[in-house]
Amino acid sequence: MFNTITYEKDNGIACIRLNREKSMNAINDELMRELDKVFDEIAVDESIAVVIITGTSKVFAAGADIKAMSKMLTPYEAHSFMNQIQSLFDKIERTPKPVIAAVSGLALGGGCEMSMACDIRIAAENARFGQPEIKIGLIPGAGGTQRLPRIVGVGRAKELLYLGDPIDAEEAYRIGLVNKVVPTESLMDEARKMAAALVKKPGFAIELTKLAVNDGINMDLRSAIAYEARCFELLFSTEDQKEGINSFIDKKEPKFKGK
Ligand code: CO8
Repeated sequence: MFNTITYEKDNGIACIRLNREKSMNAINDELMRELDKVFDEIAVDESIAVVIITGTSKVFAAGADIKAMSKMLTPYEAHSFMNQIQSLFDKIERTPKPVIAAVSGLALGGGCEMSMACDIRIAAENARFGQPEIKIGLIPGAGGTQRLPRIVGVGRAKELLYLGDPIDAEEAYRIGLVNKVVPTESLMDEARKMAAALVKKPGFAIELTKLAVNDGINMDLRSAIAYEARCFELLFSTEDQKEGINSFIDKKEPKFKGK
């Protein structure tokens, strides 16, 4: 059982809800440990094809726990917290299954950074995104200076990082930070609809797509294209690839098994 999150799985979809609402889902040590544990389970759980991370209707997460950070008086004391949060977000990013962030309310600082470690962001109309660390004399330390410019481009990212002001869901959509904006009350229905569509896809091909995109973007183009080719070739060892090709030839709907 968990204290800071709820976790359920159903029909191939794992749903994690951040559950420290009194502290605006601020990311503390316990929340990170529980998320870390759940993502370890998800990685090897064959019954799960897709993950949704969400918060409450008012807040996705208001960032790293500033009260916990106030006790860190030296770089050395900040170091282990930094390592913990960065390795958690790396783990989310490298989960071999698609991860959807369903964001309602505030996604600030580490909350925005957590959503950026996910593959897809769906925003409720009431969502607000921001990296306000500059306002407390800091910079984003959980990937924000790196993932944000990779998603929205360097110029837009610098504006958000330098000024620290949040943007609303429509602006986040306009700059490409979120994939879609949906009515607040239908956020989870929309996230589950996308997740259900992903569950039906050939899982290993999805995993290799994720690898090719995530790893390839950090390589030079020639190496990345070669890496893509190896990922592509590997799929010829799967049953799903045979099912896909044969179903096309036979003019029927493929039924993928994730094998
Ligand atoms: N950490 C700890 N507690 C928080 C946080 C937070 N990030 N955000 C809100 N809370 C707490 C408040 O202290 C308050 O608690 P209490 O009732 O005990 O006083 C409770 O949540 C409710 O908050 P408010 O009363 O402030 O509610 P409002 O609706 O007025 O405001 C806001 C909500 C806008 C979210 C406001 O609380 C706020 O600005 N929070 C801080 C947002 C922020 O600056 N986030 C960035 C944090 S830094 C970060 O994420 C860096 C990540 C890298 C990690 C590296 C570590 C070394």
